[in-house]
Amino acid sequence: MKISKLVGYQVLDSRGRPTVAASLTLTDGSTHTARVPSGASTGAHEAKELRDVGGKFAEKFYSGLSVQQAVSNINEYIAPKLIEEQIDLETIDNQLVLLDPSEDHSKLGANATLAVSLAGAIAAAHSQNRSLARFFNPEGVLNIPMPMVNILSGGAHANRSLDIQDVLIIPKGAKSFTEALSWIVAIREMAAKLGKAAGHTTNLIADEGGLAIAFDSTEKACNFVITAIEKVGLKVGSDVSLALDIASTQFFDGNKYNLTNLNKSFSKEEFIKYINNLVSNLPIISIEDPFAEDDWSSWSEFMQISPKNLQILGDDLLTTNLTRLNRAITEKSANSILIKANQNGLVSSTLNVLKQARANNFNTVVSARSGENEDSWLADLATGWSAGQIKVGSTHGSERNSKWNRLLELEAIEKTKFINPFN
Ligand code: 2PG
Ligand code: MG
Repeated sequence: MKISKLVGYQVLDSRGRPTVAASLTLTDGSTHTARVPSGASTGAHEAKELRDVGGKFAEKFYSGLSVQQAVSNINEYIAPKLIEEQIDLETIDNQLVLLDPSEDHSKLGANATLAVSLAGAIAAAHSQNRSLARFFNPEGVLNIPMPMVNILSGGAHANRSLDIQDVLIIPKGAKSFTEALSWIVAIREMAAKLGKAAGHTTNLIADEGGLAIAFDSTEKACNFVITAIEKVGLKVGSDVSLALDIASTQFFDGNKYNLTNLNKSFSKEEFIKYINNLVSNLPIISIEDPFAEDDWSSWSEFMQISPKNLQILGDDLLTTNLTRLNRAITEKSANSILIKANQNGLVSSTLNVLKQARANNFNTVVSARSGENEDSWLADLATGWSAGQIKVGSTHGSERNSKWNRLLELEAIEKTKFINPFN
């Protein structure tokens, strides 16, 4: 089967900002569409999405956020090279690398390359009569990942109502994804109720559907979520544990870590101790970006003193980038990686990063972005790639629930196993 048509165009994401969509038509007449996500707490080492800041493509009413340059790159440069080609993910990704050999995909835009690469993967799966999950894992049992779900939002996703970006929960005692999700929904609803009862009248829904309830300290925020877990009748620790995304690059000034709500600044050494106290005194089993994206020494120092079995997760540090992952493996900077396709720019090289991480005993957490859309390919990638965990935000907003619902669908219709990396 061949590619007969490829069209890029601009659509909206869950924040109402423009993003890139690509629709790829095959010679059997079927059309396959992918839309790309976008971050807010974006790491400096991520692949570069193109935004029309000034220049001939800039659209007045989108304040520098339109993506017409990236769209034009699909239609002018990428489509002519792919039309008439056999549908094959490797062929597509190789062609994209030939057209833009830069490591960060800055010439075509990672939003252009990823949209085409994803639409190509979805179309290639169709050409084999398979779902995207089954395209990557055709035989046997499909592994459904453990969800890591946002309850409280802060940082760049919620107008800094917390110094850190997220307090999340991991339903590690659940026996199935279906059960896990029911616990999560109950805890989130309880947290909303408790928030109102405590006079947090705003209870704002943040970018990822989490609650933007303000707390001046991370301990208080964690204890609030612990109360919500207990109030629904679940056991903290054995049923449900906490995870934090510190997103510390956001408040590191190159020298000090500045927690504004706490009204305290920490040297690197002090911050390592502060983080270690948090994870030692609270039921936290995963900590993401505890240190800034280029503060490599704090990461490796923390790895040496942190509690055994703690998941130390690199997001801005690793940016789904093979070179940075290899450095982290050598320097023992982390033991887990967040996998975001749009940090990388291509489906096949994102998978290569995940494979390299797994080969080096890193936990793998496939993740959505704060700016999402209705697509559910993330659930298929996480499942088809047998990632241990998936992070999508909260259980509010259809751009989040489309992924959870796809996992529910897979659990209902396929032969599956629910993965528990914390056993
Ligand atoms: C993160 C992500 C998702 P963003 O930091 O892990 O929560 O946020 O997409 O804004 O980078
Ligand atoms: Mg993060």
